[in-house]
Amino acid sequence: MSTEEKIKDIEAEMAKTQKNKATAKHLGLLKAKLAKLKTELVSGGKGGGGGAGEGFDVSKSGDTRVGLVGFPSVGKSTLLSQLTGTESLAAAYEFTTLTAIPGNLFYRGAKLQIVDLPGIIEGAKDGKGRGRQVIAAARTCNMLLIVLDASKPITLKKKLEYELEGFGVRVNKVKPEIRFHKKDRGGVTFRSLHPQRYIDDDIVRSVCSEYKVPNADIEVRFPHCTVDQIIDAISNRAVYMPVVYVLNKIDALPLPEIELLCSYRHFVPISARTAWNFDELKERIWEYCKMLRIYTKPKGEIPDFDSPIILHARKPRISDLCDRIHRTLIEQYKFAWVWGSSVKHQPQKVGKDHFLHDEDVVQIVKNNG
Ligand SMILES: Nc1nc2c(ncn2[C@@H]2O[C@H](COP(=O)(O)OP(=O)(O)OP(=O)(O)O)[C@@H](O)[C@H]2O)c(=O)[nH]1
Ligand SMILES: [Mg+2]
Repeated sequence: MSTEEKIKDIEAEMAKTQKNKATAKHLGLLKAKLAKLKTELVSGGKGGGGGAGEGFDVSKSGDTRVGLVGFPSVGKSTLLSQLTGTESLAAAYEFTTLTAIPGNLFYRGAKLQIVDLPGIIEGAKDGKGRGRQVIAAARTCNMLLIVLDASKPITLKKKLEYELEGFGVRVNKVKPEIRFHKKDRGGVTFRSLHPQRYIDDDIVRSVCSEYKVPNADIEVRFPHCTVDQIIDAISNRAVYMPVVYVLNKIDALPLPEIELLCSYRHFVPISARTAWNFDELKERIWEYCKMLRIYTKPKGEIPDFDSPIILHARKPRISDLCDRIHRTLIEQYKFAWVWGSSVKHQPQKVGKDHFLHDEDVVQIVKNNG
């Protein structure tokens, strides 16, 4: 039986199983099996057929990677061409783009790789419209632009999210506070700091056994934890993805409708064809990529404000900066002078664990210098 067929079987069984206390454990186990099979599909594991990365060998370049995802003909290729100057064929028929096409957008001293992807359709899990490959590629991005056609129902966004979520892409969510620690012995211990409604000891154990984890400590630190969140923690398959919804073809809509659409959270209305509202789009991309610009300053010189070092971690420390500059720099690190909003005094002497802010200036002092 192929992976796709196994997925279908499990989904059919889940659909016919009533949701109640007595079936919770069984459903939890089915969810864990489903998550495992779907991960196999997008990671090119056994039984996937065709190889998940097929045709999408785009090497990473630049400081961050932004993927364009959406149904066919919503204007993804038009957007790539207009944003980056890279030609990606755009046409009025569906599935014009059949592979991943990268372009570069230079913004605020950073180089952003924008990747145009083929359109996905409902049921991407069945391999329709190269959906699997698109999702596998989407998982490698630092953020996604989900492109929607403003003249079509916004409810289509739910269908796209469903596809992405099924393959472990967590849309605009933060990683839940679950401590998962594998051990050598002692079996599975589950602890929760809050009463739980959807999970219990039994369910957590069955997920562990599905993932062949015989010994582990699992601690949940928030209420209403779901089975899916437990599966994510144990399988380590989830990617927490910042997503901006790009509402395209706004040029074809009357003004009052545009105003309404502008008010939704995470939404940016644009017209890819006329490049309308690109300033806001770029600003949002910047915000959601969570990148910081750090200017380095050699001793006695002025900092080079034209070529910042771009850091990606959410709360990067000086040690992350050192790693970016040179692999062995941290070994010679003595302290650093920092100017900017992360310090009280200008400059201030800091250790390697100091958290940096956007546009800080850093002068690293080495042991021998
Ligand atoms: N009115 C209007 N039409 C647009 C806009 N952007 C794209 N289009 C048109 O929409 C059609 C599809 O555009 P593409 O850029 O090929 O769409 P796509 O999402 O890349 O499509 P696939 O590659 O097939 O998934 C083309 O006819 C474009 O000219 C826009 O901002 N306004
Ligand atoms: Mg296209």
